[in-house]
Amino acid sequence: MRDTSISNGPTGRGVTTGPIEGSSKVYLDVANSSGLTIPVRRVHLTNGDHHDLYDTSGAYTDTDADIDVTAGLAKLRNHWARFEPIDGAVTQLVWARAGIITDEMRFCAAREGLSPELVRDEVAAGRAVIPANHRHPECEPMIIGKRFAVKVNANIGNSAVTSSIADEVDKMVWATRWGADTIMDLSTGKNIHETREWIMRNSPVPVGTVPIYQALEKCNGDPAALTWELYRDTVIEQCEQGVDYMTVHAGVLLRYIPLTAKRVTGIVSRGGSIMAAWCLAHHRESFLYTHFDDLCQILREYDVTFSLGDGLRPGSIADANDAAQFAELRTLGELTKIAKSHGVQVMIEGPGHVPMHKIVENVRLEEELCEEAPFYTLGPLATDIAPAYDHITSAIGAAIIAQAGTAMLCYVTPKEHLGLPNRDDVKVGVITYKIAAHAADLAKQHPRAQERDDALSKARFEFRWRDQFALSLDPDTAREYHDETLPAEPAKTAHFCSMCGPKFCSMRISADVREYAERNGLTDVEAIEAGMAAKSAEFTDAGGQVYLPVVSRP
Ligand code: IRN
Ligand code: FE2
Repeated sequence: MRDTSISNGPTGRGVTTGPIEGSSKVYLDVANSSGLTIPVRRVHLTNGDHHDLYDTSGAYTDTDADIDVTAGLAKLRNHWARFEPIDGAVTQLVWARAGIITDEMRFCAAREGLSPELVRDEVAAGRAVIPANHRHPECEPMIIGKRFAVKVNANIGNSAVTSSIADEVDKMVWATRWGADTIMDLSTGKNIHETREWIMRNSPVPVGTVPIYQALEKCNGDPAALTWELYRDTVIEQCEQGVDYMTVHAGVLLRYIPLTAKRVTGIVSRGGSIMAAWCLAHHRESFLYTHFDDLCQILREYDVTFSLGDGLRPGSIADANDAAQFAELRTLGELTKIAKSHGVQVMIEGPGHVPMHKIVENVRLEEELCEEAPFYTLGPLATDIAPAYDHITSAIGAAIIAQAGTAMLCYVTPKEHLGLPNRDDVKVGVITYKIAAHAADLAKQHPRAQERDDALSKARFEFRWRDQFALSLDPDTAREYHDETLPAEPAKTAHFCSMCGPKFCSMRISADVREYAERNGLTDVEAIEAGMAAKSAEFTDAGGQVYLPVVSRP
């Protein structure tokens, strides 16, 4: 692992840079474009081949990366083609509908290995979104939709009690290094604006926020004191900074709140509970709902994407798929149509805590009610009984919901329900979710997914340990675990590991069978039979003893 300190960062703390072990950053030309290039992580294999992987890490993993976080990343998209507004909107949605293929679409298509026309068609239909605020030119665009690779979001952000700006910038770099496709800044403590500015200027991936958090901070934490005007100004402030997508809990209606009264865990969404408190305090309909058209008018000027919040998502297995949750989903469907009529891109947030047999129903209903707008889910956790392991309880649900059609997964870290995640938790959360997302990509047969599995399996079978590490989601940990028992250099090409030892390695035995077959002109089956006979003779010759005396290993 290479940790390069950047002395002039926000507080002089380091930001992790340099390539991931066994690979280097390469930029590939995009066909039929005016000079666009896409980033890939090129894994250099010891057999001379190379394997290119989707890369989310930005310039931080460039060879000899030396990022001055005070200057921010290069403003990549400032040089890209710009198109005229359509009916007052400057969004990927209106351009896609007009048949235009933007540079953002071309870029996303090349990253996925798919055609720009498919990207345009999916965006035009509202089945995919490209969150890319014009004021976030540092962003390398990506696409969220069920026809594309399943994406992962990592939440970062300080709270009133812990963590600093430098920590949050560092977490953003760290999360994208391990594959986070977007990050959300959920800061609620001090310096929200400043923290976000640092993150925006240094983030190579789209950044999402929940503006109601900052609005609440502006009225000292009293939800009843919130007003549409204060909220609107906060949204504009964040649009100006370049936020790419915003969670808006506009589906929490006054009349739905009683539906949560008998729940085991009530309302668990922060934004949802803030809006419920406001509605009850004023006994009026949510201003997010009554001013939704006004909000659309703002977002379409920047191309900020809606992430319609699930303020009434279930917070426990007992509450899954209940009346409150689905009532809100119905309203999100209504709001989806309004957003699209204004030319605003939209995705839909989903649960929460859901047992496995109730998961697919969520996707089916979301697609039906929200015109297949991309679904973006938090897990869901498949059981409530494992605090400290909720990255796992939720990755189980995430894999199932992603296979069923969810386009982006919001990670859950081991600290969920317990505390603010630190750097290590962020990495574990991202890697865990990359597993869920990739498992779904395989099941959905994304054209690129299996190539990586095949390359890794081949490396494993051929005892190319270094290649096995380099192709993995977390090369550092894979190598570390291997080195724990066999640290010596020759072990990197040895035909066994310490799990089974040299004599019991199934991979080595089957390689031997193949070699034997080749040498003796036999098929694998004949070779196994011949080998069996030889082994049986060896066993009898050795005295027929089942338990042999212990022999010391090298
Ligand atoms: C994703 C799907 N459902 C919820 N999320 C995320 O949860 C959302 O995008 C945000 O990052 C986080 C907090 O949302 P609440 O608790 O304010 O709803
Ligand atoms: Fe929870």
